[in-house]
Amino acid sequence: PAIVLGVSAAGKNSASSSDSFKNVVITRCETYLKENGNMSGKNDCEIIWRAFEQAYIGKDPCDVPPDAYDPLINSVKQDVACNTMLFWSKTKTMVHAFTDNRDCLVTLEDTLLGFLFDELTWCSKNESKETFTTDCPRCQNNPVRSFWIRASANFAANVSCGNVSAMLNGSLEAPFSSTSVFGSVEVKNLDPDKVAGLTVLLVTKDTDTTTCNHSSLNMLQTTLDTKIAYNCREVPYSTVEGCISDPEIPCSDCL
Ligand code: CXR
Repeated sequence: PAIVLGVSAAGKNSASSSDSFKNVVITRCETYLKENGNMSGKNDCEIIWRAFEQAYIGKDPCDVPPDAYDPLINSVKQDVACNTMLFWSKTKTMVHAFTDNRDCLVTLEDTLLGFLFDELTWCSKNESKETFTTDCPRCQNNPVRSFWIRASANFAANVSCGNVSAMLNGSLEAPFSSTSVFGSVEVKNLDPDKVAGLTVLLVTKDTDTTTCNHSSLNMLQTTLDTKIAYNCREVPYSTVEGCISDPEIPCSDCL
């Protein structure tokens, strides 16, 4: 039998990038809600999608401020257990290799809001109804950057509670940067009425010279509200590696 490929005269049957981008987000949403059955009743993927797209569709891709995502933030309902929130800076790959197999620590990208848009790029144009996923500009108020700023502020201010952690990179000259999202948004948005302490987990290799005494970490402590207890612990990279390759090792033996 003849297999008919692509009936695409005038592009009629070829999906637009807008359609496939929406498909990715909706599929992620349904997958997440299926795996977290207790959340299904409170969240509607189509409502979340509409709250998301109103933030940037039809707008100049350099003029989407973080608060354009307020309706999106309000459309997602999720409770995260206190004491599990994990922030990161310059350690994303390692952090996710660790949290993907464990429930003891939860990053923004492990929550529904972050999971939906992790590693995606999106923007639109003035008067357009389309979503583009390539060639989006890298200006200040671009839709992707503004999304992570708004979502990170929410994770720090409204989700975080108890003792929270941050995994920082001990192989860098300066493990803390006040201009990173962690330094400029998350540390400043932690709510002292809900967050008792912040522990820096400084992941360090044998050959590294950076320690918890690094001056950039003193800066972090100064930036932090005085009511929030600051702690720092050096964690060997080999320990984290071992825990990534063996999910059976209890979290308490890893960090
Ligand atoms: O310190 P930053 O890390 O700038 O930001 C990391 C923190 C994390 O705790 C996380 O909660 O801010 C949040 N966050 C993301 N979840 C995220 N996902 C992708 C911040 N940025 C995120 N990205 C992209 O990675 C952003 O577009 C940003 C870059 C930040 O990486 P970096 O390691 O400097 O440009």
